[in-house]
Amino acid sequence: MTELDDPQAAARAAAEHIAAATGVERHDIALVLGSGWGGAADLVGETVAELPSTDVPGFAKPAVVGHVGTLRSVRIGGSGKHALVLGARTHLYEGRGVRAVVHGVRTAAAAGAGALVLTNGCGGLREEWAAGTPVLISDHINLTATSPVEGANFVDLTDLYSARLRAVAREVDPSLSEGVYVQFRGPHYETPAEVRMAQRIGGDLVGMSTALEAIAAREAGLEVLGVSLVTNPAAGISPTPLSHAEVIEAGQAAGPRISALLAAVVAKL
Ligand code: 8IG
Repeated sequence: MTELDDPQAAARAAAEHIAAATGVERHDIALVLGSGWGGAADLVGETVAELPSTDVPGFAKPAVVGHVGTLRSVRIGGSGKHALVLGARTHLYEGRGVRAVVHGVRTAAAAGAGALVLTNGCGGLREEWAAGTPVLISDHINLTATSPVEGANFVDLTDLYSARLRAVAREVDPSLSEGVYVQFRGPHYETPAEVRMAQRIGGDLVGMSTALEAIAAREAGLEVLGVSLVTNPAAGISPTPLSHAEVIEAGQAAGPRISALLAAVVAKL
């Protein structure tokens, strides 16, 4: 029997561990920080406690440079609510299976969260989106050929990315664009032909996370806000090849804007 053989029990165990270790009984919202978003939670509020994710049942060390491997409990400025900030994300390409990918989301639900903010770094399919542009996710296309939902549970995904929460984000920043996020398995980036395919099927953003987590969030009854940071034009959109250094650089440059955005949105949730 491994930790994730019973995903719901694993999520409850993780939530109990978090409550005991942070002294915060209930977390009202949760945030998952993707590439480029590592510093963005600092303005959300005061950090009450910080745990290495490896201490929490079911969580493993993040595999990606630029991702922060901690879980934080943050008291949200003003409201007195608490946010659970998941700095570590497991990607499907790590090979730990889809249960591991969505364990953080299920843990957030078990910890009491009613809303989940999923952030990521991704490739942009529109030329007008320079590296460093934040984009609200309006919908997704899941090209991973898998699902976090197990059994004959036909979860409805209409309005998966809450129109209400997107409106809240646009109140904060009316200039925000919206787009359809296409999740590929990775870890390689797309070929230019795959990027053209993603465009033709209705995609605006390409990445390696978020869609599976959003599905698990909906199954668990969470309201979802997805925000992508375009850290690079997707392959073939710009004439130069992609580099992970470029991704990290774009994230750092966009830091102040996306930090302020995230903090203001969370304060209104
Ligand atoms: I950061 O161009 C980042 N993540 N699939 N494609 C995919 N994932 C990404 C990309 C990208 N950039």
